[in-house]
Amino acid sequence: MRNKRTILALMMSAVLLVAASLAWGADSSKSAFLSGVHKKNNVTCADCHGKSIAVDDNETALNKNCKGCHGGFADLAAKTKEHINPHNSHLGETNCTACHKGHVASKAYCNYCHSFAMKIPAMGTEKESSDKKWVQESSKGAKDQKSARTESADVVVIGAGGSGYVASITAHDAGAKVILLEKMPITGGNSMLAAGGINAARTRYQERLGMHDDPAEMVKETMKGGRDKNDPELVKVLAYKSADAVDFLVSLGADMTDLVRSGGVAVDRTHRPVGGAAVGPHLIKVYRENAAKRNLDVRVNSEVVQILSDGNGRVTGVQVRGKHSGLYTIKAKAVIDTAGGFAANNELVGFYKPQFKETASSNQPGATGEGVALAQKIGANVIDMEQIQIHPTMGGETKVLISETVRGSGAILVNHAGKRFVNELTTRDKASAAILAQPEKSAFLVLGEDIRKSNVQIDGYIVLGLVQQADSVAELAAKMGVPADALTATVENYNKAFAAKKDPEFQRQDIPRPVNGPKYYSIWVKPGRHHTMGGVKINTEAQVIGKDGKAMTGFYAAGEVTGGVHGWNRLGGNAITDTVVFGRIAGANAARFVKDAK
Ligand code: MEZ
Repeated sequence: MRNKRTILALMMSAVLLVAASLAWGADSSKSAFLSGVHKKNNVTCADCHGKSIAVDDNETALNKNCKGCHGGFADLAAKTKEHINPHNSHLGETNCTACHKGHVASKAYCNYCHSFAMKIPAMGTEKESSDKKWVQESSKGAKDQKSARTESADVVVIGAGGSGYVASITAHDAGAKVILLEKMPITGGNSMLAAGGINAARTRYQERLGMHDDPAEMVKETMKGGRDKNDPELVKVLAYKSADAVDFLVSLGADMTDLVRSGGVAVDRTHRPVGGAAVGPHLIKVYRENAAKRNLDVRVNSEVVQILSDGNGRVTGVQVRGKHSGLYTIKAKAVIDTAGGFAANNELVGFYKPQFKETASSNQPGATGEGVALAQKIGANVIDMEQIQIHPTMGGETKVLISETVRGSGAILVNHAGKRFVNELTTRDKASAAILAQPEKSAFLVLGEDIRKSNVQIDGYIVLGLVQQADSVAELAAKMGVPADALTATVENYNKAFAAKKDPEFQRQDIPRPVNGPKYYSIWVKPGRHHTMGGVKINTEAQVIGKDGKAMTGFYAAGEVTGGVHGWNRLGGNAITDTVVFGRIAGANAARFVKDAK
Protein backbone atom coordinates (compact mmCIF):
# COMPACT_ATOMS: atom_id res chain seq x y z
CA MET A 1 0.00 0.00 0.00
CA ARG A 2 2.75 2.39 1.06
CA ASN A 3 4.63 1.49 -2.10
CA LYS A 4 1.59 2.20 -4.21
CA ARG A 5 1.19 5.55 -2.54
CA THR A 6 4.85 6.41 -3.08
CA ILE A 7 4.68 5.44 -6.73
CA LEU A 8 1.52 7.52 -7.13
CA ALA A 9 3.20 10.45 -5.42
CA LEU A 10 6.27 10.12 -7.66
CA MET A 11 4.11 9.94 -10.76
CA MET A 12 2.21 12.99 -9.67
CA SER A 13 5.52 14.77 -9.03
CA ALA A 14 6.74 13.87 -12.50
CA VAL A 15 3.53 15.09 -14.11
CA LEU A 16 3.63 18.28 -12.10
CA LEU A 17 7.30 18.79 -12.95
CA VAL A 18 6.59 18.60 -16.65
CA ALA A 19 3.59 20.87 -16.24
CA ALA A 20 5.62 23.27 -14.13
CA SER A 21 8.46 23.34 -16.65
CA LEU A 22 6.08 24.05 -19.47
CA ALA A 23 4.22 26.69 -17.52
CA TRP A 24 7.22 28.47 -16.02
CA GLY A 25 9.85 27.89 -18.66
CA ALA A 26 13.20 26.28 -18.11
CA ASP A 27 14.54 29.08 -15.91
CA SER A 28 11.91 28.66 -13.25
CA SER A 29 13.07 29.22 -9.69
CA LYS A 30 10.57 26.65 -8.42
CA SER A 31 12.43 23.63 -7.06
CA ALA A 32 9.75 21.77 -5.17
CA PHE A 33 10.34 18.57 -7.10
CA LEU A 34 14.07 18.37 -6.66
CA SER A 35 16.09 16.06 -4.50
CA GLY A 36 18.70 16.62 -1.81
CA VAL A 37 21.20 19.40 -2.31
CA HIS A 38 19.29 20.76 -5.29
CA LYS A 39 16.14 21.00 -3.27
CA LYS A 40 17.93 22.70 -0.37
CA ASN A 41 19.61 25.24 -2.62
CA ASN A 42 16.59 26.17 -4.70
CA VAL A 43 18.28 25.09 -7.88
CA THR A 44 16.36 26.13 -10.99
CA CYS A 45 15.52 23.97 -13.99
CA ALA A 46 17.93 26.03 -16.10
CA ASP A 47 20.78 25.51 -13.61
CA CYS A 48 20.82 21.84 -14.55
CA HIS A 49 19.12 21.66 -17.94
CA GLY A 50 20.31 24.83 -19.60
CA LYS A 51 17.95 26.52 -22.03
CA SER A 52 15.99 23.44 -22.95
CA ILE A 53 14.24 21.12 -20.54
CA ALA A 54 14.63 18.28 -23.05
CA VAL A 55 17.34 15.78 -22.15
CA ASP A 56 19.32 13.86 -24.76
CA ASP A 57 20.26 10.22 -24.11
CA ASN A 58 23.85 11.17 -23.23
CA GLU A 59 22.47 13.71 -20.74
CA THR A 60 25.06 16.10 -22.17
CA ALA A 61 23.81 19.41 -20.80
CA LEU A 62 23.11 17.96 -17.36
CA ASN A 63 26.62 16.59 -17.09
CA LYS A 64 28.21 19.79 -18.30
CA ASN A 65 26.22 21.78 -15.80
CA CYS A 66 26.97 19.32 -12.96
CA LYS A 67 30.67 19.89 -13.55
CA GLY A 68 30.14 23.64 -13.94
CA CYS A 69 28.64 23.83 -10.42
CA HIS A 70 30.40 21.06 -8.53
CA GLY A 71 33.75 20.84 -10.32
CA GLY A 72 35.33 18.04 -12.33
CA PHE A 73 36.27 14.58 -11.11
CA ALA A 74 39.80 15.65 -10.16
CA ASP A 75 38.51 18.54 -7.97
CA LEU A 76 35.94 16.29 -6.33
CA ALA A 77 38.45 13.46 -5.82
CA ALA A 78 40.82 15.89 -4.11
CA LYS A 79 38.10 16.73 -1.59
CA THR A 80 37.54 13.07 -0.64
CA LYS A 81 39.69 11.87 2.24
CA GLU A 82 38.56 8.24 2.24
CA HIS A 83 40.57 5.59 0.40
CA ILE A 84 37.54 4.47 -1.58
CA ASN A 85 37.14 7.42 -3.84
CA PRO A 86 34.27 7.22 -6.31
CA HIS A 87 35.59 10.19 -8.32
CA ASN A 88 38.88 8.41 -8.80
CA SER A 89 37.77 4.85 -9.45
CA HIS A 90 38.58 2.34 -12.15
CA LEU A 91 35.40 3.38 -13.95
CA GLY A 92 37.22 6.55 -14.97
CA GLU A 93 35.49 9.81 -15.95
CA THR A 94 31.92 8.74 -16.50
CA ASN A 95 28.77 10.80 -16.70
CA CYS A 96 27.92 12.44 -13.35
CA THR A 97 24.35 11.32 -14.02
CA ALA A 98 25.41 7.66 -13.86
CA CYS A 99 25.32 8.15 -10.08
CA HIS A 100 23.66 11.48 -9.39
CA LYS A 101 20.04 12.31 -10.08
CA GLY A 102 18.31 15.64 -9.81
CA HIS A 103 14.84 14.49 -8.95
CA VAL A 104 15.38 11.26 -7.03
CA ALA A 105 18.06 10.05 -4.63
CA SER A 106 21.46 9.29 -6.08
CA LYS A 107 23.16 5.92 -5.98
CA ALA A 108 26.84 5.16 -6.47
CA TYR A 109 27.23 3.10 -9.65
CA CYS A 110 30.16 1.32 -7.94
CA ASN A 111 27.66 -0.41 -5.70
CA TYR A 112 26.20 -2.47 -8.51
CA CYS A 113 29.39 -4.53 -8.09
CA HIS A 114 30.74 -3.52 -4.68
CA SER A 115 28.97 -2.91 -1.41
CA PHE A 116 30.62 0.23 -0.13
CA ALA A 117 28.94 2.00 2.71
CA MET A 118 29.83 5.39 1.24
CA LYS A 119 27.28 8.13 1.33
CA ILE A 120 26.76 10.54 -1.49
CA PRO A 121 26.89 13.81 0.46
CA ALA A 122 23.74 15.87 0.57
CA MET A 123 22.25 14.24 -2.46
CA GLY A 124 18.82 13.44 -1.17
CA THR A 125 16.88 10.83 0.67
CA GLU A 126 14.00 10.34 -1.69
CA LYS A 127 13.25 7.04 -3.34
CA GLU A 128 16.05 5.55 -5.35
CA SER A 129 15.93 5.95 -9.08
CA SER A 130 14.20 3.07 -10.80
CA ASP A 131 16.14 3.28 -14.04
CA LYS A 132 18.51 0.45 -13.16
CA LYS A 133 16.70 -2.42 -14.83
CA TRP A 134 19.29 -3.38 -17.37
CA VAL A 135 18.12 -6.88 -18.03
CA GLN A 136 15.73 -5.74 -20.68
CA GLU A 137 13.43 -8.07 -22.49
CA SER A 138 15.31 -6.97 -25.55
CA SER A 139 13.02 -6.90 -28.51
CA LYS A 140 9.82 -7.98 -26.82
CA GLY A 141 6.97 -5.95 -28.19
CA ALA A 142 9.29 -3.51 -29.93
CA LYS A 143 8.55 -5.03 -33.30
CA ASP A 144 5.11 -3.58 -33.31
CA GLN A 145 6.11 -0.25 -31.87
CA LYS A 146 6.85 2.58 -34.23
CA SER A 147 10.07 4.53 -34.18
CA ALA A 148 9.57 8.24 -33.63
CA ARG A 149 12.33 9.14 -36.07
CA THR A 150 14.89 7.67 -38.45
CA GLU A 151 18.58 8.45 -38.70
CA SER A 152 21.25 6.95 -40.87
CA ALA A 153 24.84 5.82 -40.52
CA ASP A 154 27.27 3.65 -42.44
CA VAL A 155 28.03 1.40 -39.50
CA VAL A 156 26.19 0.91 -36.22
CA VAL A 157 28.11 -0.75 -33.41
CA ILE A 158 26.12 -2.34 -30.57
CA GLY A 159 27.89 -2.18 -27.20
CA ALA A 160 30.67 0.19 -26.12
CA GLY A 161 33.02 -2.23 -24.37
CA GLY A 162 36.51 -3.00 -25.64
CA SER A 163 35.45 -4.66 -28.91
CA GLY A 164 32.89 -1.94 -29.62
CA TYR A 165 35.41 0.84 -29.21
CA VAL A 166 38.06 -0.95 -31.26
CA ALA A 167 35.59 -1.75 -34.07
CA SER A 168 34.23 1.81 -34.06
CA ILE A 169 37.63 3.49 -34.10
CA THR A 170 38.81 1.16 -36.87
CA ALA A 171 35.70 1.65 -39.02
CA HIS A 172 35.82 5.42 -38.47
CA ASP A 173 39.50 5.58 -39.46
CA ALA A 174 38.63 3.66 -42.62
CA GLY A 175 36.21 6.42 -43.57
CA ALA A 176 32.85 5.15 -42.28
CA LYS A 177 30.25 7.20 -40.45
CA VAL A 178 29.87 5.24 -37.21
CA ILE A 179 27.36 5.34 -34.36
CA LEU A 180 28.38 3.44 -31.22
CA LEU A 181 25.46 2.52 -28.96
CA GLU A 182 25.64 1.52 -25.30
CA LYS A 183 22.61 0.55 -23.25
CA MET A 184 24.31 1.27 -19.91
CA PRO A 185 24.80 4.76 -18.48
CA ILE A 186 28.56 4.34 -18.84
CA THR A 187 30.79 2.87 -21.53
CA GLY A 188 33.44 0.23 -20.90
CA GLY A 189 31.57 -3.06 -20.64
CA ASN A 190 33.42 -5.97 -19.08
CA SER A 191 36.67 -4.69 -20.57
CA MET A 192 36.51 -1.90 -18.01
CA LEU A 193 36.88 -4.54 -15.29
CA ALA A 194 39.65 -6.52 -16.98
CA ALA A 195 42.40 -6.95 -14.46
CA GLY A 196 44.99 -9.08 -16.23
CA GLY A 197 46.32 -8.07 -19.60
CA ILE A 198 46.42 -8.89 -23.29
CA ASN A 199 48.06 -12.09 -24.50
CA ALA A 200 50.25 -11.61 -27.54
CA ALA A 201 53.01 -13.67 -29.04
CA ARG A 202 56.29 -12.40 -30.47
CA THR A 203 55.81 -8.77 -29.55
CA ARG A 204 58.44 -6.05 -29.44
CA TYR A 205 58.18 -6.09 -25.63
CA GLN A 206 58.95 -9.79 -25.41
CA GLU A 207 61.83 -9.41 -27.86
CA ARG A 208 63.17 -6.45 -25.90
CA LEU A 209 63.44 -8.75 -22.88
CA GLY A 210 65.17 -11.39 -24.98
CA MET A 211 62.14 -13.69 -24.84
CA HIS A 212 61.31 -15.83 -27.81
CA ASP A 213 57.62 -16.52 -28.19
CA ASP A 214 55.84 -18.01 -31.14
CA PRO A 215 52.23 -17.50 -32.32
CA ALA A 216 52.20 -21.23 -33.13
CA GLU A 217 52.68 -21.91 -29.39
CA MET A 218 49.87 -19.49 -28.59
CA VAL A 219 47.63 -21.45 -30.97
CA LYS A 220 48.58 -24.75 -29.32
CA GLU A 221 48.07 -23.49 -25.76
CA THR A 222 44.80 -21.73 -26.58
CA MET A 223 43.46 -24.91 -28.20
CA LYS A 224 44.63 -27.07 -25.30
CA GLY A 225 43.14 -24.62 -22.77
CA GLY A 226 39.85 -24.68 -24.70
CA ARG A 227 39.92 -28.51 -24.64
CA ASP A 228 40.34 -28.51 -28.41
CA LYS A 229 36.75 -27.35 -28.82
CA ASN A 230 37.80 -23.96 -30.25
CA ASP A 231 37.44 -23.12 -33.93
CA PRO A 232 41.10 -23.60 -34.98
CA GLU A 233 40.86 -21.02 -37.78
CA LEU A 234 39.68 -18.34 -35.35
CA VAL A 235 42.45 -19.28 -32.93
CA LYS A 236 45.08 -18.91 -35.66
CA VAL A 237 43.81 -15.42 -36.41
CA LEU A 238 43.82 -14.59 -32.69
CA ALA A 239 47.42 -15.69 -32.24
CA TYR A 240 48.98 -14.49 -35.49
CA LYS A 241 47.37 -11.05 -35.24
CA SER A 242 48.05 -10.65 -31.50
CA ALA A 243 51.35 -8.77 -31.81
CA ASP A 244 49.69 -6.36 -34.29
CA ALA A 245 46.92 -5.89 -31.73
CA VAL A 246 49.45 -4.76 -29.13
CA ASP A 247 51.03 -2.38 -31.67
CA PHE A 248 47.57 -1.01 -32.44
CA LEU A 249 46.92 -0.33 -28.74
CA VAL A 250 50.30 1.36 -28.40
CA SER A 251 49.51 3.50 -31.46
CA LEU A 252 46.38 4.69 -29.64
CA GLY A 253 48.48 5.67 -26.62
CA ALA A 254 48.30 2.56 -24.43
CA ASP A 255 51.14 1.26 -22.27
CA MET A 256 51.68 -2.50 -22.65
CA THR A 257 55.25 -2.72 -21.42
CA ASP A 258 54.89 -5.07 -18.43
CA LEU A 259 54.78 -8.83 -18.88
CA VAL A 260 53.37 -11.57 -16.69
CA ARG A 261 52.44 -15.21 -17.09
CA SER A 262 48.87 -16.50 -17.20
CA GLY A 263 47.53 -19.97 -16.51
CA GLY A 264 48.06 -22.67 -19.12
CA VAL A 265 50.88 -20.78 -20.85
CA ALA A 266 54.61 -21.54 -20.84
CA VAL A 267 55.95 -18.01 -21.39
CA ASP A 268 55.28 -14.48 -20.12
CA ARG A 269 52.75 -13.49 -22.79
CA THR A 270 50.30 -11.30 -20.90
CA HIS A 271 51.04 -7.62 -21.61
CA ARG A 272 49.84 -4.94 -19.24
CA PRO A 273 50.68 -1.41 -18.08
CA VAL A 274 53.85 -0.78 -16.09
CA GLY A 275 53.76 -1.89 -12.44
CA GLY A 276 51.10 -4.50 -13.15
CA ALA A 277 48.20 -2.03 -13.20
CA ALA A 278 44.86 -3.42 -14.35
CA VAL A 279 44.66 -3.44 -18.13
CA GLY A 280 40.92 -2.68 -18.53
CA PRO A 281 40.55 0.77 -16.97
CA HIS A 282 43.71 1.86 -18.79
CA LEU A 283 42.45 0.67 -22.17
CA ILE A 284 38.97 2.11 -21.74
CA LYS A 285 40.48 5.50 -20.85
CA VAL A 286 42.61 5.30 -24.00
CA TYR A 287 39.58 4.26 -26.11
CA ARG A 288 37.41 7.04 -24.70
CA GLU A 289 40.11 9.62 -25.43
CA ASN A 290 40.54 8.31 -28.97
CA ALA A 291 36.79 8.33 -29.57
CA ALA A 292 36.56 11.91 -28.31
CA LYS A 293 39.52 12.97 -30.46
CA ARG A 294 37.74 11.60 -33.52
CA ASN A 295 34.42 13.11 -32.51
CA LEU A 296 32.88 9.64 -32.67
CA ASP A 297 29.14 9.50 -32.10
CA VAL A 298 28.99 7.47 -28.86
CA ARG A 299 25.58 7.21 -27.19
CA VAL A 300 24.99 5.82 -23.71
CA ASN A 301 21.53 4.95 -22.30
CA SER A 302 20.79 3.67 -25.79
CA GLU A 303 19.55 0.10 -25.93
CA VAL A 304 19.22 -1.70 -29.25
CA VAL A 305 15.89 -3.52 -29.18
CA GLN A 306 15.98 -4.93 -32.70
CA ILE A 307 18.49 -5.54 -35.43
CA LEU A 308 16.67 -4.83 -38.67
CA SER A 309 17.09 -7.09 -41.66
CA ASP A 310 15.55 -7.55 -45.06
CA GLY A 311 14.54 -11.10 -44.12
CA ASN A 312 17.18 -12.57 -46.46
CA GLY A 313 20.16 -12.36 -44.15
CA ARG A 314 21.08 -8.76 -44.93
CA VAL A 315 21.05 -6.29 -42.05
CA THR A 316 19.59 -2.87 -42.69
CA GLY A 317 20.00 -1.11 -39.34
CA VAL A 318 18.78 -1.18 -35.77
CA GLN A 319 15.89 0.03 -33.67
CA VAL A 320 17.03 1.78 -30.50
CA ARG A 321 15.32 2.69 -27.27
CA GLY A 322 16.90 5.87 -25.96
CA LYS A 323 16.40 6.53 -22.26
CA HIS A 324 14.97 9.96 -23.03
CA SER A 325 14.43 9.97 -26.77
CA GLY A 326 12.32 6.81 -26.94
CA LEU A 327 12.21 4.43 -29.88
CA TYR A 328 14.01 5.40 -33.05
CA THR A 329 15.55 3.73 -36.06
CA ILE A 330 19.08 3.97 -37.43
CA LYS A 331 19.36 2.78 -41.00
CA ALA A 332 22.83 1.38 -41.59
CA LYS A 333 24.65 -0.58 -44.25
CA ALA A 334 26.53 -2.60 -41.69
CA VAL A 335 25.97 -3.56 -38.07
CA ILE A 336 28.66 -4.81 -35.70
CA ASP A 337 27.45 -6.71 -32.65
CA THR A 338 29.88 -6.22 -29.77
CA ALA A 339 27.29 -6.42 -27.00
CA GLY A 340 29.28 -8.75 -24.72
CA GLY A 341 28.47 -11.94 -22.87
CA PHE A 342 25.88 -12.92 -20.30
CA ALA A 343 27.68 -13.95 -17.11
CA ALA A 344 25.75 -11.25 -15.18
CA ASN A 345 22.41 -12.71 -16.27
CA ASN A 346 21.47 -15.11 -13.51
CA GLU A 347 18.46 -16.49 -15.36
CA LEU A 348 20.30 -17.16 -18.60
CA VAL A 349 23.28 -18.68 -16.81
CA GLY A 350 20.84 -20.86 -14.84
CA PHE A 351 19.14 -21.91 -18.08
CA TYR A 352 22.38 -23.10 -19.68
CA LYS A 353 24.14 -24.31 -16.51
CA PRO A 354 21.68 -24.76 -13.64
CA GLN A 355 24.52 -25.54 -11.21
CA PHE A 356 25.97 -22.04 -11.73
CA LYS A 357 22.76 -20.16 -10.95
CA GLU A 358 23.09 -17.81 -7.96
CA THR A 359 26.91 -18.01 -7.99
CA ALA A 360 28.73 -14.69 -7.80
CA SER A 361 29.61 -13.04 -11.10
CA SER A 362 32.67 -10.89 -11.73
CA ASN A 363 30.86 -9.13 -14.59
CA GLN A 364 29.52 -5.61 -14.95
CA PRO A 365 25.73 -5.45 -14.48
CA GLY A 366 25.04 -4.98 -18.20
CA ALA A 367 26.57 -8.32 -19.25
CA THR A 368 23.16 -9.84 -19.77
CA GLY A 369 23.34 -11.35 -23.24
CA GLU A 370 20.89 -9.32 -25.34
CA GLY A 371 23.43 -9.15 -28.15
CA VAL A 372 23.14 -12.88 -28.66
CA ALA A 373 19.34 -12.86 -28.56
CA LEU A 374 19.11 -9.96 -31.02
CA ALA A 375 21.38 -11.75 -33.50
CA GLN A 376 19.52 -15.03 -33.13
CA LYS A 377 16.25 -13.30 -33.91
CA ILE A 378 17.46 -12.36 -37.36
CA GLY A 379 18.83 -15.81 -38.10
CA ALA A 380 22.34 -15.91 -36.63
CA ASN A 381 23.71 -19.24 -35.52
CA VAL A 382 25.03 -19.61 -31.97
CA ILE A 383 27.46 -22.11 -30.48
CA ASP A 384 28.71 -23.33 -27.09
CA MET A 385 26.14 -21.36 -25.11
CA GLU A 386 26.45 -23.72 -22.14
CA GLN A 387 30.20 -23.13 -21.81
CA ILE A 388 30.43 -20.72 -18.91
CA GLN A 389 33.78 -20.05 -17.29
CA ILE A 390 34.19 -20.11 -13.55
CA HIS A 391 37.18 -18.01 -12.48
CA PRO A 392 38.99 -19.58 -9.54
CA THR A 393 39.62 -16.47 -7.47
CA MET A 394 36.88 -14.03 -6.61
CA GLY A 395 37.40 -12.23 -3.31
CA GLY A 396 35.45 -14.18 -0.64
CA GLU A 397 31.81 -13.14 -0.69
CA THR A 398 32.37 -10.20 -3.05
CA LYS A 399 32.05 -9.59 -6.79
CA VAL A 400 35.69 -8.49 -6.91
CA LEU A 401 37.90 -10.60 -9.13
CA ILE A 402 41.32 -11.30 -7.68
CA SER A 403 43.37 -11.26 -10.83
CA GLU A 404 45.08 -14.37 -12.12
CA THR A 405 48.16 -12.16 -12.38
CA VAL A 406 48.44 -12.39 -8.57
CA ARG A 407 49.17 -16.10 -9.03
CA GLY A 408 51.23 -15.25 -12.10
CA SER A 409 53.33 -12.96 -9.90
CA GLY A 410 54.07 -15.88 -7.56
CA ALA A 411 51.18 -16.28 -5.09
CA ILE A 412 50.18 -19.78 -4.02
CA LEU A 413 46.76 -21.31 -3.46
CA VAL A 414 46.35 -22.90 -0.05
CA ASN A 415 43.41 -24.84 1.35
CA HIS A 416 41.85 -24.60 4.81
CA ALA A 417 44.33 -27.23 6.01
CA GLY A 418 47.16 -24.82 5.14
CA LYS A 419 48.39 -26.88 2.18
CA ARG A 420 48.85 -26.30 -1.53
CA PHE A 421 46.54 -28.52 -3.55
CA VAL A 422 46.92 -27.53 -7.22
CA ASN A 423 49.39 -26.03 -9.70
CA GLU A 424 48.34 -22.38 -9.38
CA LEU A 425 49.05 -21.76 -13.05
CA THR A 426 46.98 -24.53 -14.49
CA THR A 427 44.01 -23.53 -16.63
CA ARG A 428 41.01 -21.90 -14.94
CA ASP A 429 38.65 -24.81 -15.32
CA LYS A 430 41.10 -27.07 -13.48
CA ALA A 431 42.00 -24.56 -10.78
CA SER A 432 38.30 -23.82 -10.11
CA ALA A 433 37.46 -27.52 -9.98
CA ALA A 434 40.30 -28.08 -7.49
CA ILE A 435 38.98 -25.33 -5.20
CA LEU A 436 35.40 -26.58 -5.46
CA ALA A 437 36.66 -30.06 -4.54
CA GLN A 438 37.82 -28.72 -1.14
CA PRO A 439 35.26 -29.32 1.65
CA GLU A 440 34.88 -25.54 2.18
CA LYS A 441 34.65 -24.84 -1.59
CA SER A 442 37.03 -21.95 -1.02
CA ALA A 443 40.77 -21.38 -0.57
CA PHE A 444 43.36 -18.70 0.18
CA LEU A 445 45.92 -16.93 -1.91
CA VAL A 446 49.11 -16.56 0.12
CA LEU A 447 51.88 -14.18 -0.87
CA GLY A 448 54.80 -12.20 0.48
CA GLU A 449 56.31 -8.78 0.13
CA ASP A 450 58.09 -9.19 -3.23
CA ILE A 451 54.91 -10.48 -4.86
CA ARG A 452 52.85 -7.61 -3.43
CA LYS A 453 55.35 -5.06 -4.70
CA SER A 454 55.32 -6.56 -8.20
CA ASN A 455 51.58 -6.17 -8.67
CA VAL A 456 49.98 -2.84 -7.83
CA GLN A 457 46.52 -4.42 -7.93
CA ILE A 458 47.22 -6.12 -4.61
CA ASP A 459 47.36 -2.71 -2.94
CA GLY A 460 43.88 -2.16 -4.36
CA TYR A 461 42.64 -5.36 -2.71
CA ILE A 462 44.17 -4.15 0.58
CA VAL A 463 42.21 -0.90 0.25
CA LEU A 464 39.06 -2.94 -0.39
CA GLY A 465 39.62 -4.83 2.89
CA LEU A 466 40.11 -8.21 1.19
CA VAL A 467 43.63 -8.90 2.44
CA GLN A 468 44.87 -10.28 5.78
CA GLN A 469 48.36 -9.09 6.75
CA ALA A 470 50.81 -10.45 9.30
CA ASP A 471 54.45 -10.19 10.36
CA SER A 472 55.05 -13.94 10.24
CA VAL A 473 53.61 -16.97 8.50
CA ALA A 474 52.41 -18.34 11.85
CA GLU A 475 50.56 -15.10 12.62
CA LEU A 476 49.02 -15.15 9.13
CA ALA A 477 47.90 -18.76 9.68
CA ALA A 478 46.15 -17.72 12.89
CA LYS A 479 44.32 -14.94 11.04
CA MET A 480 43.32 -17.33 8.26
CA GLY A 481 42.20 -20.00 10.75
CA VAL A 482 44.53 -22.65 9.28
CA PRO A 483 47.15 -24.77 11.15
CA ALA A 484 50.35 -22.72 11.60
CA ASP A 485 52.75 -25.66 11.24
CA ALA A 486 51.11 -26.74 7.98
CA LEU A 487 51.21 -23.26 6.46
CA THR A 488 54.80 -22.75 7.60
CA ALA A 489 55.85 -26.03 5.94
CA THR A 490 53.90 -25.11 2.78
CA VAL A 491 55.66 -21.75 2.48
CA GLU A 492 59.09 -23.29 3.21
CA ASN A 493 58.59 -25.97 0.54
CA TYR A 494 57.43 -23.42 -2.01
CA ASN A 495 60.43 -21.21 -1.32
CA LYS A 496 62.69 -24.23 -1.81
CA ALA A 497 60.96 -24.87 -5.14
CA PHE A 498 61.59 -21.22 -6.06
CA ALA A 499 65.30 -21.59 -5.24
CA ALA A 500 65.58 -24.89 -7.11
CA LYS A 501 63.43 -23.62 -10.03
CA LYS A 502 61.56 -26.91 -9.75
CA ASP A 503 58.22 -27.69 -8.15
CA PRO A 504 58.20 -31.44 -7.46
CA GLU A 505 54.79 -31.29 -5.73
CA PHE A 506 52.67 -29.64 -8.42
CA GLN A 507 54.98 -29.12 -11.40
CA ARG A 508 54.32 -25.40 -11.51
CA GLN A 509 56.54 -24.23 -14.34
CA ASP A 510 57.11 -20.65 -13.32
CA ILE A 511 57.87 -19.45 -9.80
CA PRO A 512 58.96 -15.85 -10.31
CA ARG A 513 59.17 -14.90 -6.61
CA PRO A 514 59.26 -16.57 -3.21
CA VAL A 515 56.71 -15.98 -0.48
CA ASN A 516 58.95 -13.81 1.69
CA GLY A 517 58.63 -11.23 4.47
CA PRO A 518 58.77 -8.90 6.20
CA LYS A 519 55.01 -8.95 5.69
CA TYR A 520 52.88 -11.89 4.62
CA TYR A 521 49.45 -11.62 3.05
CA SER A 522 46.45 -13.82 2.36
CA ILE A 523 43.20 -13.37 0.44
CA TRP A 524 40.20 -15.65 0.93
CA VAL A 525 38.92 -16.68 -2.51
CA LYS A 526 36.03 -18.56 -4.07
CA PRO A 527 35.32 -19.41 -7.71
CA GLY A 528 32.74 -17.29 -9.52
CA ARG A 529 31.36 -16.98 -13.05
CA HIS A 530 33.51 -14.86 -15.25
CA HIS A 531 33.22 -15.41 -19.00
CA THR A 532 30.70 -16.91 -21.37
CA MET A 533 32.61 -18.72 -24.09
CA GLY A 534 29.56 -19.33 -26.26
CA GLY A 535 27.73 -16.88 -28.48
CA VAL A 536 27.18 -15.79 -32.04
CA LYS A 537 29.06 -17.86 -34.62
CA ILE A 538 31.54 -15.91 -36.73
CA ASN A 539 34.13 -16.67 -39.40
CA THR A 540 37.70 -15.37 -39.63
CA GLU A 541 36.42 -12.15 -41.24
CA ALA A 542 34.24 -11.50 -38.15
CA GLN A 543 31.13 -12.03 -40.29
CA VAL A 544 28.16 -13.48 -38.45
CA ILE A 545 27.21 -16.93 -39.69
CA GLY A 546 23.53 -17.63 -40.22
CA LYS A 547 21.65 -20.82 -39.40
CA ASP A 548 22.10 -21.83 -43.03
CA GLY A 549 25.88 -21.82 -42.54
CA LYS A 550 26.41 -18.78 -44.77
CA ALA A 551 27.87 -15.42 -43.79
CA MET A 552 25.10 -12.87 -43.22
CA THR A 553 25.38 -9.72 -45.31
CA GLY A 554 26.61 -6.57 -43.57
CA PHE A 555 26.56 -8.24 -40.15
CA TYR A 556 29.71 -8.59 -38.06
CA ALA A 557 30.46 -9.47 -34.45
CA ALA A 558 33.44 -9.46 -32.11
CA GLY A 559 34.36 -10.13 -28.49
CA GLU A 560 32.43 -11.97 -25.81
CA VAL A 561 29.16 -11.90 -27.75
CA THR A 562 30.75 -14.45 -30.10
CA GLY A 563 31.52 -18.13 -29.62
CA GLY A 564 34.24 -20.35 -31.02
CA VAL A 565 37.44 -18.48 -30.21
CA HIS A 566 37.95 -19.89 -26.73
CA GLY A 567 36.36 -23.32 -27.03
CA TRP A 568 35.20 -24.66 -23.67
CA ASN A 569 37.64 -22.74 -21.50
CA ARG A 570 39.26 -19.37 -22.09
CA LEU A 571 42.86 -18.70 -21.14
CA GLY A 572 43.46 -15.68 -18.91
CA GLY A 573 44.56 -12.73 -21.05
CA ASN A 574 42.95 -14.01 -24.26
CA ALA A 575 39.74 -11.98 -23.83
CA ILE A 576 41.41 -8.65 -24.47
CA THR A 577 43.25 -10.18 -27.42
CA ASP A 578 39.87 -11.32 -28.77
CA THR A 579 38.35 -7.84 -28.40
CA VAL A 580 41.23 -6.11 -30.16
CA VAL A 581 41.95 -8.66 -32.90
CA PHE A 582 38.35 -9.33 -33.91
CA GLY A 583 37.19 -5.78 -33.13
CA ARG A 584 39.72 -4.53 -35.67
CA ILE A 585 38.72 -7.13 -38.25
CA ALA A 586 35.02 -6.37 -37.78
CA GLY A 587 35.57 -2.60 -38.02
CA ALA A 588 37.78 -2.83 -41.11
CA ASN A 589 35.50 -5.28 -42.92
CA ALA A 590 32.33 -3.35 -42.09
CA ALA A 591 33.91 -0.14 -43.44
CA ARG A 592 35.09 -1.95 -46.59
CA PHE A 593 31.65 -3.45 -47.09
CA VAL A 594 30.06 0.01 -46.82
CA LYS A 595 32.52 1.44 -49.34
CA ASP A 596 31.86 -1.38 -51.79
CA ALA A 597 28.10 -0.98 -51.36
CA LYS A 598 28.23 2.75 -52.25
O1 MEZ B 1 41.54 -12.67 -19.03
C1 MEZ B 1 41.08 -12.63 -17.89
O2 MEZ B 1 39.92 -12.90 -17.64
C2 MEZ B 1 41.98 -12.29 -16.77
C3 MEZ B 1 43.42 -12.21 -17.05
C4 MEZ B 1 41.46 -12.13 -15.57
C5 MEZ B 1 42.29 -12.02 -14.37
O3 MEZ B 1 42.27 -12.94 -13.58
O4 MEZ B 1 42.97 -11.01 -14.22
